[in-house]
Amino acid sequence: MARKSYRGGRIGEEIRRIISDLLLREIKDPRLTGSLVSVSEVSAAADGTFATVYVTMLGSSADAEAAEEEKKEVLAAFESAKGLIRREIGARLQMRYTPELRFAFDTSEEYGRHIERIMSDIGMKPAGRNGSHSPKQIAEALTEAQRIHIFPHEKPDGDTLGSAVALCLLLRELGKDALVVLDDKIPENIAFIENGCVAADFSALPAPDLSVLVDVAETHRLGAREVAFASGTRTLCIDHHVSGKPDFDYNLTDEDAAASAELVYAVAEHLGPLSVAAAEALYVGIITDTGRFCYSNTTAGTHDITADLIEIGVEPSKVATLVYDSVRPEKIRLETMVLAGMEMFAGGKAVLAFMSRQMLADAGALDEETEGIAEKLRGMAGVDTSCFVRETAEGTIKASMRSKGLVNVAQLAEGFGGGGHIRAAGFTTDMPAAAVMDALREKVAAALA
Ligand SMILES: [Mn+2]
Repeated sequence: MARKSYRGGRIGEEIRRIISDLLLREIKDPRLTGSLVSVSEVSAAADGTFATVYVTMLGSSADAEAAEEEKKEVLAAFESAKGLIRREIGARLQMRYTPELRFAFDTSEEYGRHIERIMSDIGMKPAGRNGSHSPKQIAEALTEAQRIHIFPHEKPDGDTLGSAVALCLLLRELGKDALVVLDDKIPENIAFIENGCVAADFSALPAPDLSVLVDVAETHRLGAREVAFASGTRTLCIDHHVSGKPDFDYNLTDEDAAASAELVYAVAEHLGPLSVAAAEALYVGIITDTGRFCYSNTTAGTHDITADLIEIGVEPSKVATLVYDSVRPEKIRLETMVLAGMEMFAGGKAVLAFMSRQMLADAGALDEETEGIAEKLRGMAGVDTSCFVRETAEGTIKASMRSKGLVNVAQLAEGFGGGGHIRAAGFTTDMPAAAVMDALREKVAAALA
């Protein structure tokens, strides 16, 4: 295959070799050649935009302050050699875009481990790198454990389930006692990826060596499984959502990843080959979280990863048929009813639609089958912002807003106590539906004016 791949693991290793070679031959800076400076690992972002170069130095000063100074000098020297290094990477790997380089000291070396031990002894958690461990470190943590329980978030979607299952299958290949702990209903269209990984009854499970959280960083989103998660000797989190600093023993979080499945893929590169079933699970995670590669989170790296998954054996049309061409007639009926009542406003640049409990009951549809309606409304020509307001089973009002980019719907949602992304946000409120809709008409029209 002639395809140039710049997937995280492989390209990282190639960059590491090039820099090591340059340190030996081309780079003359005494700050880098005098001491025992080496590159231990290069972690390339899945989308190929940047790479973090982890540096180690042997024989630094015993005096902590002097050692810090030496480290600063080494990083400064790498910064000044950056132009040369990037030119070499571009020339040798023939990449269209040479990744931006960041240099950092490798905290995973003996020195780092020592510091981590001291910090954990005094009850502090090591921050990890940029708040996150590298995929390789995550792979090492998984390798060290034997009994591993993996926790997707409640109301599972393709990404959380696909990531969890792929990881579980991979770990079972390695002889681990791995399980996906999930007592929530799995949507029928993604149930085919489950592959015997899910344990719904977790009441009698032994405590694991490692509890793994996927596609979520808040344990309260585990519902009744929160205690089971906390029973793990150590904890690990793999997530791509924007949230506060995750507080686990190991964190692999990257807001720029299109799906948690991309992060699991990066870890898998250090754990062994993916089976077709595992690749299929990751593929489902990626297509569902990118809206079939249509959302703005989709990158060249996303396509590189899926290209590899297809090479492993995933059949895109087979998976698409299972995931998307299996809509229940009740959902279509519900959508028809909701869309029939849609109301355009702000000169056709915005649209509002409402669903009552009665409509849901008349259609015979399920609550989760309202998914996609807000996107469908936004999909109309001339529309920037869509608002889908519905009554919940709990008696509250839930609003989902989507925009093509003119209106920051996250900001609007925050005004109602909710949140989200610029183009997709929502909130739940105790306000009456009519008042919510009035407020939305006014705020959205003002934002579009
Ligand atoms: Mn996700």
